[in-house]
Amino acid sequence: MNDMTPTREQREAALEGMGCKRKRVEDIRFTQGKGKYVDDIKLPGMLHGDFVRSPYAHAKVTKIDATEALKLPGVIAVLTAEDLKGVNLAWMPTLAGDVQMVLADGKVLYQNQEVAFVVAEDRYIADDAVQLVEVEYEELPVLVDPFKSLDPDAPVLRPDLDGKMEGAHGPRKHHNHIFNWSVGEEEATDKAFAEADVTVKEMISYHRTHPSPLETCQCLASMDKVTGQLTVYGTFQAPHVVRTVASLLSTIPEHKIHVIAPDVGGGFGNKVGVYPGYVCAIVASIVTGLPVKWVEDRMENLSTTSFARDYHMTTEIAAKKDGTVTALKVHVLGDHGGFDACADPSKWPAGFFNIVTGSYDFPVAHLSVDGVYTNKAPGGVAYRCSFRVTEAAYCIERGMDVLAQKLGMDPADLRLKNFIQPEQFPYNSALGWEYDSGDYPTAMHKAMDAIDYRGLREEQKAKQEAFKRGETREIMGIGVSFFTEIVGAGPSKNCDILGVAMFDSAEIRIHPTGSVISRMGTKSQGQGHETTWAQIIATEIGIPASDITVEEGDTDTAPYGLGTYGSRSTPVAGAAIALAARKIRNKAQMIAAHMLEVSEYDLDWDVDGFQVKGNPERRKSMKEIAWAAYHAPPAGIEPGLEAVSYYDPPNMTYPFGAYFCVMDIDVDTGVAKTRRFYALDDCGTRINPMIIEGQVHGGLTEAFAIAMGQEISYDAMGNVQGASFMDFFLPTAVETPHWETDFTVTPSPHHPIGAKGVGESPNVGGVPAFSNAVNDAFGFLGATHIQMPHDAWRLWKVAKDLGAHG
Ligand code: MCN
Ligand code: CUM
Repeated sequence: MNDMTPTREQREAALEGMGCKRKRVEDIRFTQGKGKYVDDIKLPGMLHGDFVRSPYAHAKVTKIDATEALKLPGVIAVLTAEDLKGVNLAWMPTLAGDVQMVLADGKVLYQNQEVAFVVAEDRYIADDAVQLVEVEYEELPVLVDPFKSLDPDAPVLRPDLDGKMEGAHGPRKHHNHIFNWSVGEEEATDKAFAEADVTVKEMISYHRTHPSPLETCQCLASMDKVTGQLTVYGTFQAPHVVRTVASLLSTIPEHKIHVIAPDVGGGFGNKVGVYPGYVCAIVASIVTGLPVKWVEDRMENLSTTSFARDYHMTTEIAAKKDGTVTALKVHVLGDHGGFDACADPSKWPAGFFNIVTGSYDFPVAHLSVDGVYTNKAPGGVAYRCSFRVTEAAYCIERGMDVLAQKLGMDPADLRLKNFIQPEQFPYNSALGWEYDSGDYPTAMHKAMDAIDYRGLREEQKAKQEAFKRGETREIMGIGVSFFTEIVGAGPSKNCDILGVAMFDSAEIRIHPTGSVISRMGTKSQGQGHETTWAQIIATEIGIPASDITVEEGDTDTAPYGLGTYGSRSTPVAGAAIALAARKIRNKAQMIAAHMLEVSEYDLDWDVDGFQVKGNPERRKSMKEIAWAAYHAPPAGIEPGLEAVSYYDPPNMTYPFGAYFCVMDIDVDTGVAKTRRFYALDDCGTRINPMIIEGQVHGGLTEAFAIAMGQEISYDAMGNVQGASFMDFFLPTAVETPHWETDFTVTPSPHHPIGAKGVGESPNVGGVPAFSNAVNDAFGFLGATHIQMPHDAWRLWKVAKDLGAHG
């Protein structure tokens, strides 16, 4: 070896493979304003659509008159439900098995619901014309409170379901009832409660909020009447699913539909569903023969497309005197708004909420969920939620604190006592999941040591005494949260969308000179797939990540995949990528064997090529093999070097984490200051530690927002409050606390590279940490459970109600 030959370490470093803090390649264009989003795309003759929306939350629509609007120069068309009926699209199916109006058909069910679609030559004319469409409404009684939705005299929201007592998920027991879903052993659970030393019961609400990505929902539809080809550019998290759904709804053959998701400016689950805007833009393009663009404004985004949460969870835990939990019972009232448009896998009306036993070894449990209609916007599954795992984690993590308080036990000790132990994995939970791997005590102890948990408790005690003596007006809370997630939907045996199994895919093609183009069925919205997917390939086939292009989002080129949400990309597509790469490596091994004139079995893989066993000097790099694959393939071997993999995972992955929040609250102003926030995440094998840290920072910022103030609420008339950033709390760098991150690594045993998802973890674990800190602070003054969001005025009110203002 001469001095110029790179060492093994240098060759490995040059790959920038798995484990490397590789800089995000997409940021080169994003930070220079060179990203290409839907609204950057302008097609010749393009028209613009805008909606006439209902000012009422519940009303009959008795008349729509577009005469004046159509007189405005530049207005091309005004679509109403009547027009859509002609193409059988006045209503559309939802992912949850319900149907949803595309445009108001006789009535409206929530404020800002789409009533008519104006198409004009530019966006401003469209907006002016919207004001000229005359709509007559006849107000109906409004139902806002989900707890009143099943009252016998509650208003009928969905006359279209009149007499239909069988829903998509079994029998409906009332005209506003959508489904009941129950899991677990009710009798055994009741028995455990009857025999328990201690029980607690609390109604824990997770309020309504909204993912509000910076780029709102939007699309550009273009029907070419000559070729019959429909092209749709859109902010889609699942472009292939959009293509299939568009084909099923429109009866345009699927090969004639081309869906392209260009750069997406944040998704957070807001861009999974199919919205009226997409359908109207497509229909308008078919009608006019011209491209039609629809771009939501901020108010439309916050008030109509895919809200999050609105789960009301009556939580009961049974335990022994020593704190050992013996049973869990949860009843959820799920407020779904006017239509059930939850973006869950089809068989899961409440998503994966049945992960609610969390990180604890509950011998028995019972869960029952009732979904109901109210006069609010539809949605429910979005915002780093992992299909309702956010709600489940909040439920159990608040519940454990409530139990700790009743027992007079330290909340961290209560958790340590009840953890599923490392030797219990794979672990079958009482509500039916098989947890793949975990080491909870190690993570918890590492976290407690890192923040000096015992020391903080002593400090807190001293502060409480000082508060009682009147020496300070500040109280201190320590929020503990230990969450287990379930991500990677999913095994086809239990996860599908409208019958399409939730596999994912990768296609990797090596060029003769040894560089690579790869395409996946997922779609990054900011998660950095272009960076990390290349890292997996680099490690697996020994070609530097910088020589690998990653492309997603174009249905004409990418293999069919189910898209990016539920932190499924790494667990599912990540596995497909590794397996496709291994197919290539296997073929490369055959070629290398011929080149080196040895048997395949006499070769070892080493970093970036194959070497002869016991004679590492004799080697062929992947680059040399790629050239040979095209230009000198051995006899009997097809030329070329590429592979496709479709991966149906055997199980979900179960990332977990230990989060601690230390908070000081001024009882006279209600202002809460996060002194420290420590987040330890275990997502198995880590592909890019820097991207993981970025995901955790982003998710924690959202968790902070949700717990400490963000809210979409409604007044008694159904007027939506929080529909602009004036009212909806979007934290800036000023409010956002400093985040400390940490990790342990417990690989997934069934994933080819051992990786679990992480994108949603910080929101799942973060919200309970904040809320538990608030509750922990007020606990010594007598609070048992304080509902979120914990904004300053509400905390001031809590302090006042607890008598802290004297
Ligand atoms: N990663 C890693 N090692 C792991 C796990 C993940 O390096 N063991 C990396 C992945 O390679 C990927 C990123 O972390 O680049 C997130 O991966 P994963 O956890 O698989 O999640 P997804 O890619 O499926 O992203 C979805 C998830 C969801 S559901 C929401 S909601 C959310 C989130 O990602 N929306 C986001 N994070 C977001 N981040 C941004 N910037 N924008 C959004 O809209
Ligand atoms: Cu539930 S929000 Mo993400 O799954 O896109």
